[in-house]
Amino acid sequence: MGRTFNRTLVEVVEGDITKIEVDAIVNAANSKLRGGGGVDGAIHRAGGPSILDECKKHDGCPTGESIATTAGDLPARYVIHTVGPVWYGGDRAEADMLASCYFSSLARAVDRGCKSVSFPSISTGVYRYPFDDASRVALSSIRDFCARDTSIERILLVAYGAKDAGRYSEILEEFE
Ligand code: AR6
Repeated sequence: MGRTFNRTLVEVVEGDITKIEVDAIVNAANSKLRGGGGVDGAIHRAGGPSILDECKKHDGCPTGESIATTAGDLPARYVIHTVGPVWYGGDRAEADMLASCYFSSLARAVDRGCKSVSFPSISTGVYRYPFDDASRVALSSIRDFCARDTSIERILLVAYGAKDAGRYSEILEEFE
């Protein structure tokens, strides 16, 4: 499933984000930037130790913000580490922080001259953000970014499993 936001193609794909070739892979990291489980663990395992070496040059990353490092052995030029919010029920500015993850990651990708970017579904695993709500926030933030900046040609929303891919595609289809 794909559609165009302004001049950028936005597609939902199912699979392991570490296997997909793009200029920049976004990582759902934590604020310490020292690796972890979930997609973060998969990215560090597949990319090798040079990613952690570069993360260590940073004194962490606040929630909602993003930093770029090498992609090591991954089929990409950069990993963009962003820190999603933990879901506490929705009254602690979770949506604003999640929107900021997508927006700031795309800004980092543009800084580095990237034309294609892949995102996992940030915060919807260990951080418990409800998947449908998170997908709407992601798409709204991406649409806002693409309205202002046309330099990214392709954005891949990588869903882990057929159920998430199906829901994400339905939400993308409904999206205004
Ligand atoms: N490819 C694509 N998506 C994946 C992959 C993969 N290889 N593996 C998991 N997902 P999570 P969070 C999906 O928990 O909720 C880490 O320990 C998964 O199904 O990775 O932002 C960090 O260090 C889910 O939909 O990230 C942090 O401490 C989505 O990726 C914390 O978890 C995000 O799940 C961040 O939690």
